Amino acid sequence: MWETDKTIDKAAQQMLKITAADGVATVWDRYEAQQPQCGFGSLGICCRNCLQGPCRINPFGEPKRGVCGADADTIVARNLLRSLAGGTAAHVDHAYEAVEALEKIATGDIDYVIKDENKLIATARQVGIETDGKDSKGVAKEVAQKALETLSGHEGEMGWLSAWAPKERVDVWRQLGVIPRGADREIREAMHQTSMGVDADPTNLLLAGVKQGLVDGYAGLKLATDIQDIIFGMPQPVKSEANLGVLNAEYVNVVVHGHVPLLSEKVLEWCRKLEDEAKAAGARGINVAGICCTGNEVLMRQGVPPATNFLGQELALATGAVDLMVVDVQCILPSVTNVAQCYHGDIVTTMPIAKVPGADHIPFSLEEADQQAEKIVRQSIESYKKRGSTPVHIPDERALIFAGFSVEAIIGALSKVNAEDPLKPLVDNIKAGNILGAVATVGCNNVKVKQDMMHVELVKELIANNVLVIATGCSAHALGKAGLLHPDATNNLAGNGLKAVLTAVGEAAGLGGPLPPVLHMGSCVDNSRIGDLLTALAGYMGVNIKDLPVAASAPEPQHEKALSIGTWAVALGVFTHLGLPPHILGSKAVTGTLTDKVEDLLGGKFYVESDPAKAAAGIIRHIKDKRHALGL
Ligand code: BF8
Ligand code: SF4
Repeated sequence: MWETDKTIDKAAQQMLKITAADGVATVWDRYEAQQPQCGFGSLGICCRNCLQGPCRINPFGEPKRGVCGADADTIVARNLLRSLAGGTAAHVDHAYEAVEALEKIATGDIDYVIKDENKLIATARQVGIETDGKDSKGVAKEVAQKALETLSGHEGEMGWLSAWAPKERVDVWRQLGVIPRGADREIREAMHQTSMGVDADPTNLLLAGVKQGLVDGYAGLKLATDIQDIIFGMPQPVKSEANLGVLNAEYVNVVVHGHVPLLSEKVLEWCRKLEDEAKAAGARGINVAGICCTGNEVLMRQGVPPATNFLGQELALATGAVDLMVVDVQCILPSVTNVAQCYHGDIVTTMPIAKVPGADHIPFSLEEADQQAEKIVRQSIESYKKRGSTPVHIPDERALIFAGFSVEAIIGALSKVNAEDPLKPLVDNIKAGNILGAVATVGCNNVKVKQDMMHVELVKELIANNVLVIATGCSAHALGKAGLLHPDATNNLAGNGLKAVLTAVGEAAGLGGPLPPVLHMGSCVDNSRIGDLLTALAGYMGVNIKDLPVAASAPEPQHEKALSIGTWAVALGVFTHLGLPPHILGSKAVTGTLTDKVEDLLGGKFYVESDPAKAAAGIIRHIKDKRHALGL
């Protein structure tokens, strides 16, 4: 039963037996081969930022300083800031792709359209653009221009942040001197600040880290979500299914993997258009499934079923049923080509910065998106024809899920209970204690944790204690596979107070039963929706975000992006749980600041706990403290 030590996902367990029998290495095997992992790296006390190194600090004795004189505190803080800049750069580059598309839509160069005019107008007004008497392309052009200033402005306060952040927060950040200018300038500055012989002051480096968190939140997450909603439409509740059982041996199976919906939306469109060609090739049609966050994007807006999350990507290929996996950027294991070679299926990379040896590269551009998507889908049909006698093992595991809970969709459901004052039922129930509080579970899988276990165990405990959960990213995948994105979980697992509220809202919204106890809000950039919800809730209750009975949790974080999102959450004033420590434990000063002292400055802090029951207890204790402070 070794496979149950690696994952709680039954489909993944079945597939691991197959890869083991076939002698195909997966992420778990490579993790084992890496043991023991470097202690210096784990503690964050190695530095290779200049050619006099690499240097490492001995946590138990000498040496205490690197060749240049940097000590453990400096090295840990510097490494952390570089990681934060890495995660932030990924989100900001993603946002840029969307902004570039909006700009080109406005000038009429590309085959994308504006699907949500209301969001366009609302966004324009919020960032100070006069919309009266202008057509939507004119407004889109100005919105793109403002967005570009947020990305590349060299002075002043970042526009997207000023437009959306609560005033109280802006004042706090301004006092600390952490309000960013344009995103590119700040990311560049972090790289400069951490280079040899520049900043040695851990506090100054950590404040620069907070600034990266704000760049991530506003120029990455928020900007990407706003523009993607404008182009692809606002998510509304959808039903779908999750897990590898969504693959179907009788269909051409196309998997979209990565993050930016500009590619996956087009691929989906062409899968629908070329259905007849797939039938002519002997398939029953084309089946599209998603992995990671682009999977979340097309689930939220199109109901495309998610096949698996980060740790399951190789296992999807091991089914032998994936005819083509098309990827863009982020969280793509370089091993996917090896696994596909051992089983079946083409791996297609599409972005100039994300190529994988052994994959086919079909460069994706906004101008030729249709031709390229058509080519990719045609290749998947050809690949299907070559499937031949490849054994196909699709685990019969799939869970019904509901997704698509944008803030607008949640307010829509609540307005069925109180059309005049939609937030009132939610806030009244929080005040009355039927809902104890709310927790956002976000982020990744990490091979160091049994896949999905932390997400699922933590959330079960929270909902049993009447905590409403909202989820994004690979956390939402994990919870979906475990049945927690379905109303049955409300009936079977939620505490009585939470169950009563979700049932009342679900019935008023015409679902004929409760809402799920976990509301799927989308991809990792959609964490901005959580920020919007917190801002709205705090505004409605007349308190600050840091005073709300809420928390965030990344139960199984792996990516630098998870760290930058978490830093943004802490900057907003949110108590943020991590199921694994970042590589900072080599500095007591840095660890102490992030898990304790920072609370006095920002109202939020990090809380690290890897046992799900203890983590739930810690989060609930925090929520109760906040309720108490509010007199609830
Ligand atoms: O942006 S949750 S493993 S897929 S990094 Fe990656 Fe982490 Fe998954 Fe999405 Ni987010
Ligand atoms: Fe060593 Fe300092 Fe160079 Fe880092 S910057 S490698 S600590 S000499």
